[in-house]
Amino acid sequence: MLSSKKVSLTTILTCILGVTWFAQAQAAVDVQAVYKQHCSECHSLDRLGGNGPALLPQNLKRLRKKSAFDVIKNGRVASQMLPFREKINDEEIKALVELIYTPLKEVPVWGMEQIKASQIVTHKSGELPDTPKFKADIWNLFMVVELGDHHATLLNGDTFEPIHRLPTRFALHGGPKWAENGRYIYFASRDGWISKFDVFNLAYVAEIRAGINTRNLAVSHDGRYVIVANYLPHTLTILDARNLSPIKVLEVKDSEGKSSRVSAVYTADPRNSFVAALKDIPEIWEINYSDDPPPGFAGWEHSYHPEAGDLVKSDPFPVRRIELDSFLDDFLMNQEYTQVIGTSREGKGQVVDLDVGRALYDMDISGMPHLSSGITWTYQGKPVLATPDMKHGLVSIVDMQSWKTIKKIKTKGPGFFMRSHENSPYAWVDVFFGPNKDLMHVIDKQTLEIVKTLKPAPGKTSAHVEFTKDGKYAIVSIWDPDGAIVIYDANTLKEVKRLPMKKPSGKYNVHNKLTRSSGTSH
Ligand code: DHE
Repeated sequence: MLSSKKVSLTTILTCILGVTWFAQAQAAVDVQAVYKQHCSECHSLDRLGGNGPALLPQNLKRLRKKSAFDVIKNGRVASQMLPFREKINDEEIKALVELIYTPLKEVPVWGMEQIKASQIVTHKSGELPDTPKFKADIWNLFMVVELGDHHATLLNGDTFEPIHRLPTRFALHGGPKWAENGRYIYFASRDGWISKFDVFNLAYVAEIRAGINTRNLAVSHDGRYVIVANYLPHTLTILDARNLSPIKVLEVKDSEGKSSRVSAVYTADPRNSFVAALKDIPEIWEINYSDDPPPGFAGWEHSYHPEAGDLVKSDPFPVRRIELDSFLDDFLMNQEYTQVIGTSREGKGQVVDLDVGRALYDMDISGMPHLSSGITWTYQGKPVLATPDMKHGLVSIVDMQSWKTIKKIKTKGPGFFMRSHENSPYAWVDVFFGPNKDLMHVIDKQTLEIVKTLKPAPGKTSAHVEFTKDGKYAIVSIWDPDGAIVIYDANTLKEVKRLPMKKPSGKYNVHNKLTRSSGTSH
């Protein structure tokens, strides 16, 4: 009893001191000027986010003020947030923390009306020819995103010659998604712009701003719908894939009305569903996009309608909500699309069975695995999952039956992306963070040993690999303003060709993405 009183007194004192500590900071500092100079480039002047996330109390619910102070001062692992300790003093950081936890006078509304008003249609559906303007095997095309000057390059995967270079919206994030056998590709930018590019005609056909701060997009396997996962507002936006007209804005809320950012959304082809994980509510949402959702599914329906109230049975895109014990920040699905394998940033791993509708297993995995970059293959007759770790120099190999980590492969530093191909004996993983960022490990999928470590461009980050359609070549990005893509023979591991590019990030092969290869993200 006595000790609990002591604890509560201490807690109260800490809170009072903490509040005073932060509140005092604001008075002396011209915080708006500090914000403008150091933060606005990535987070935008109005704090609505751009390259970096929106800095609003709604978006920072899971970050304490003291942690925010630490992030500004020392940077954040696994993100582009740099340390500012050399540029901003402690008083200024305190004032910045106070600022970003202050709600905007007016929270911008980004609903159906605003989304619709942002739509730009340059070519109506069916207007452009159905034959490509160039000669190439469409199934072996790559789209290479160049973050350096916000462009993308369409690359011939047989000759490794660029076909076309196109401007993109500012700061694309997540994989662009191919559709309709490589005819179209959809891009998402961090500030919510979705762009549809007609690859055959080398022209954008439509664009729309589906959110203010967006995570990623997914395209239904039948090519009819695009769904966009947003951090701000807390919504999932469903678009007609033909011209990106908005069809539905799903407000992401739990049964008590608490809203949440969306971690990511993917397509689960055999289920005719999109699957989304939420960042602030421990739930997974499965959104059915078939014209006739299965009867069992309809019973789960909880579509939220601001005007009509919830639970509208004949509603398109019914939502099935699966409640979990903890949040999912990062996830992938198994090849059969029956399980969601996810972790929170704190590292709690869980395996959710989508048919049963609940988490069935805890995954024994430590560190900060990057599951959206995880890949799977068969090892000693069993499926295994391999994932890099964004905090530690290791790759975890997890048995997908027992969900135990069977090996931790020591690497030269924390990694971000991991890739392989059904026809390749190797899995490639980068060392994205730390002094060895210019290394790329090649792992033998059957011995689980690193067999070679490449250094494609000494001193420059080498990251993200994608294979050609047949798995014979692997392409590495030199993630630098003065960068390149380097093409390797995937068996001899010898360099074949190098093309200069401006900070190339991800590369996306039509075949590997559309056949949902187990060696790449979907
Ligand atoms: Fe990404 C994909 C989350 C930071 C480059 N990243 C993804 C996906 C998720 C994700 C959920 C899968 C979506 C998809 O492909 O549809 N990324 C996160 C984060 O939570 C994190 C750590 C923090 C954040 O600020 O969002 C983060 N990501 C980054 C970066 O800092 C990177 C390196 C540079 C950038 O562009 O912002 C980066 N992420 C990428 C890339 C992909 C990606 C290139 C697509 C990989 C692929 O092959 O599909």
